[in-house]
Amino acid sequence: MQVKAAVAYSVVQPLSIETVELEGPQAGEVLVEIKASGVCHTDAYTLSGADPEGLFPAILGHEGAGVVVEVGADVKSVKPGDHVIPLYTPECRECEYCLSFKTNLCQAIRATQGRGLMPNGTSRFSIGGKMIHHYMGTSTFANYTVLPEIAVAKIREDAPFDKVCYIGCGVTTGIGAVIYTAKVEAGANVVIFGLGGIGLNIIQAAKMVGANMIVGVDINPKKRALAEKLGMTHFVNPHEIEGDLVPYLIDLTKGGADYSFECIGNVNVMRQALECCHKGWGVSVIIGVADAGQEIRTRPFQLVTGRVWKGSAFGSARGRTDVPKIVDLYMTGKINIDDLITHVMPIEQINHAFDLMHTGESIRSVVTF
Ligand code: NAD
Ligand code: AHE
Ligand code: ZN
Repeated sequence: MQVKAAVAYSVVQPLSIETVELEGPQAGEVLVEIKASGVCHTDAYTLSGADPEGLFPAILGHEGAGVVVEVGADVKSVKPGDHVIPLYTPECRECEYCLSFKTNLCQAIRATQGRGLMPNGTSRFSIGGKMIHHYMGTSTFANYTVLPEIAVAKIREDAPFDKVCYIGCGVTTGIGAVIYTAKVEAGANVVIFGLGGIGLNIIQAAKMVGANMIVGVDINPKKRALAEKLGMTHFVNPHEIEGDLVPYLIDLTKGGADYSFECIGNVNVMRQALECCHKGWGVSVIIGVADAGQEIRTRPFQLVTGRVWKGSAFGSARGRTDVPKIVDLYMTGKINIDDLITHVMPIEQINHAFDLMHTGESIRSVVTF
């Protein structure tokens, strides 16, 4: 079939709206009509050329929501008409990783996903006979996409696509980092670095679990108002304080953060996030995706004296199991998504969504089809 997609032909180039050939679903796969897709910083990261796994030409996008329109042979868990959120972290419930219950990083299709291909090693997308790569196994910047059955979460049908698409990455990453990765407890002091589409979700989850101090750190003062609305108790602009940021935050939290979260992708900030943690028990969670070749550093003494450095992908959420629960949190008013989606536009204007992200004007832009 012919579909409409924003194609990334090469690094840095604006995306190009094209008519693309899409082959139907094979065994174990589903065809999904994408109704809306958020634009995440990770899409911009790959487009910038900083992603060692970046492949071109490709159809980017990994934060979508839509409807199943066709299923391939052997598909059992979803049917045409089901509303779904595509999962860049699938959940096969059979691999060693899924069965360990120690991680959400299902590895069933990770190798082909990283090569921009479906699990059988081919792409379903092409233009004029030339193959176009899938991206993160999802390619949601297209009005139709093909996904493995294990990479869709079935969700309730009353949830609006142009809001819950954000649960496909940013919301789940932020909420999950607090409740699944760090397991923040009531009364904890939390420091969040980067108050964008991820960091603001950390703030609202920290408030939801009853955190005490919720300190937000950002160099853009425009992020302050919404962060406060979502529960931030203290705002710190590193450019406006006297002295170094780490001792400032340790003083502010009276000993250091119980939990800190890096939601930027800056390795220098990752170090600050670890070192502002409380001696003996502070846990720092890396969420930001750093450019190819970047490395983190600290004195080992920071770890010897009890601070813990860990990372989180997709908020440690097991997609098919946990994403429907996050949709329920939204539909029952326990989390705010509406205020974080600052811009909605047709797919034809997707390059404007990237511009708004780069100038810091948007939190989340959503493109619709
Ligand atoms: P965003 O652009 O919306 O937000 C980034 C924020 O960081 C902005 O508010 C910006 O002003 C702030 N910032 C930039 N440099 C700063 C600095 N030196 N000090 C303080 N603040 C600074 O991005 P996003 O969509 O929220 O994504 C954040 C990061 O998380 C990206 O690296 C993205 O790739 C990554 N990410 C990771 C996962 C995961 O599963 N681990 C999921 C989604 C996104
Ligand atoms: N391709 C990059 C890695 C990018 C990365 O870390 N991606 C996150 C999701 S970001 C969503 O916005 C992730 O899930 N990582 C786990 C995984 O298996 O990719 C690189 O550096 O190679
Ligand atoms: Zn993302």
